[in-house]
Amino acid sequence: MIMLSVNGRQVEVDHGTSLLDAAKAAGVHIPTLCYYPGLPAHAVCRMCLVEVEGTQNPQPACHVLAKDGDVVETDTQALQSFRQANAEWLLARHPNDCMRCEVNGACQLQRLVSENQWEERWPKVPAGSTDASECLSTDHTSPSIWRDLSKCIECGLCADVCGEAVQQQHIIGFANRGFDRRPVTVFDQPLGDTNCISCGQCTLVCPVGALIEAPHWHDVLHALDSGRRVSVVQVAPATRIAISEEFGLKPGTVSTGRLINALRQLGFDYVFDTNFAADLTIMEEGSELLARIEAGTRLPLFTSCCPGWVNWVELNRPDLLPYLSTTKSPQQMHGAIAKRSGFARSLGPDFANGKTEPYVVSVMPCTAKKDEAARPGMSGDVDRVLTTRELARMIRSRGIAFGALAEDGQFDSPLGESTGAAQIFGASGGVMEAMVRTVSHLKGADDALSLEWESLRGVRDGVKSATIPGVGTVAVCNGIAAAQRMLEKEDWRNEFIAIEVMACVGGCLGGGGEPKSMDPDILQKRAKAIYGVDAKAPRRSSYENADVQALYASELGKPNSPAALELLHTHYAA
Ligand code: HC0
Ligand code: SF4
Repeated sequence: MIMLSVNGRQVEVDHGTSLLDAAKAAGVHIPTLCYYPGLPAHAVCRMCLVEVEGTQNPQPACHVLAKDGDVVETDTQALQSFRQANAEWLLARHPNDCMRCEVNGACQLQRLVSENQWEERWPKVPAGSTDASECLSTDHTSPSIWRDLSKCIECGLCADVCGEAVQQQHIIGFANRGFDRRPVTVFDQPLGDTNCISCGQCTLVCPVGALIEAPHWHDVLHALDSGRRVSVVQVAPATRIAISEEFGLKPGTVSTGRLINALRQLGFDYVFDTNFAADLTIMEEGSELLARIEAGTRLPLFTSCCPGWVNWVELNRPDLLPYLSTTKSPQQMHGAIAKRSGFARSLGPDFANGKTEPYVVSVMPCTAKKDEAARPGMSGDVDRVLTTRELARMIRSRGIAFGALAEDGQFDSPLGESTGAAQIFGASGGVMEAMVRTVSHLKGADDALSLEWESLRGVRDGVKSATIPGVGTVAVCNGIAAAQRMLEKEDWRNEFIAIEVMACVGGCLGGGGEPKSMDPDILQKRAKAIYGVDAKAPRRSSYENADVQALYASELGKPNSPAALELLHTHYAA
């Protein structure tokens, strides 16, 4: 351990701790813009400069390691002026539209300026000048991600997260030097023309509004206000936990009831649970796996409920398409059932008269779900997809005090019934664990012994695996980079019978549409909450979902029947 002083406070930290983390341990906040926990520190924004006794120039606290005996000052007059000058430089090139910006209230530059009451001293570059920013346009070509380079502060976090540090997609990098330095896509193409998989991790780390999810929430508010169509909303497993953070509740707080009440206050006619369809997905995908095992073909089966992963296969490894499960994701299954099943028509006159098609909205922790909903072959079953962050904006915009809402909200039935297996879909390994529970049951294993699969859990490991007696070994790739590494070797073809891939580390609870968080343990906190909900659930395996059973009895017959294949399965394109 080493001892140092920060603003006169003594603190003891481990060797290898940055000055930024040492200050945090001492209870001192140092402003940052280009820093993000877990990503490389480039020290380009210079906001975290501190004075260290004995060194001539200010040091970037994110980058410099604490040493025994350091005496650090973080808030001298000289440092304040330095930060102010840096902020002014950024503001001089930044558009003046904060009030209408999609990240208004969640922008780190805005927060810094407002906390410090810095003013713009330098005039803005006039429109029409030959300045480099003139050619920085907005890019709305991707169905999931919008770019606005005029807002970029060149922190480099998008390039880091998309590149070597996390996703290893390398869609965004930096071009030029000095004043002209800017993030560009491969060959400077519009994002929609690149191999971007829409994972949205770049939107999660962007400290400003340069990279955001393609917003759907304005459309949804208009549709709700017009009241022309019966409105249906479904909520993903990860959203009900992470949305708590948007409203200042402790990370890991389960807000299912509050969220349902907020959605009703927003005006949705029916509030359903994506988890119902997750149980249905397991029935279809588990049966598909058993059929492939019996036939000895197209093994291992790859899960296909993560659209970032499906995009990656289509764009990079079309040879793997036959291995993807044809089962639709829960989001798309839910939309198909709500819009096109006789089961939904039994919900009431709004559905039965068939005059107006229901308006189906999903709330997802994911940006790629937006382009999944728009895929050919999905029949427009989901009209709009909101990220967790967008829903929070909607709730705020309608003056709903989320934290004060009652926790007693209940999903509408029957498309709201679910088991613990569906809830764990939100965590890396959860889809596979859910499938193992049902497949083991179908193979006659003792249910009590095959409920919890610890070796498939965990939000930081790369590839996880478990062997199911009488069935085979299954694997989980936690993040697209882990999948790429696994695919580089050929062992996966013989080693596993089924492989779950989630493009985001941590699974959906680390999705690109989740609340932005600087808490390095945030994934663990969200995962703990997810597994807690499962542990307390009265039914924990998908085959026990009574409403799913009723759907098969009344309409679909059995899993993978012709009716089920028509409504609940899809195909992929190379
Ligand atoms: Fe997920 Fe899903 S678990 S992808 O991460 O399969 O987005 O939360 O809603 O569709 O259920 C996301 C989360 C879902 C779907 C489910 C799956
Ligand atoms: Fe890269 Fe994902 Fe962002 Fe696309 S959405 S640019 S793949 S981080």
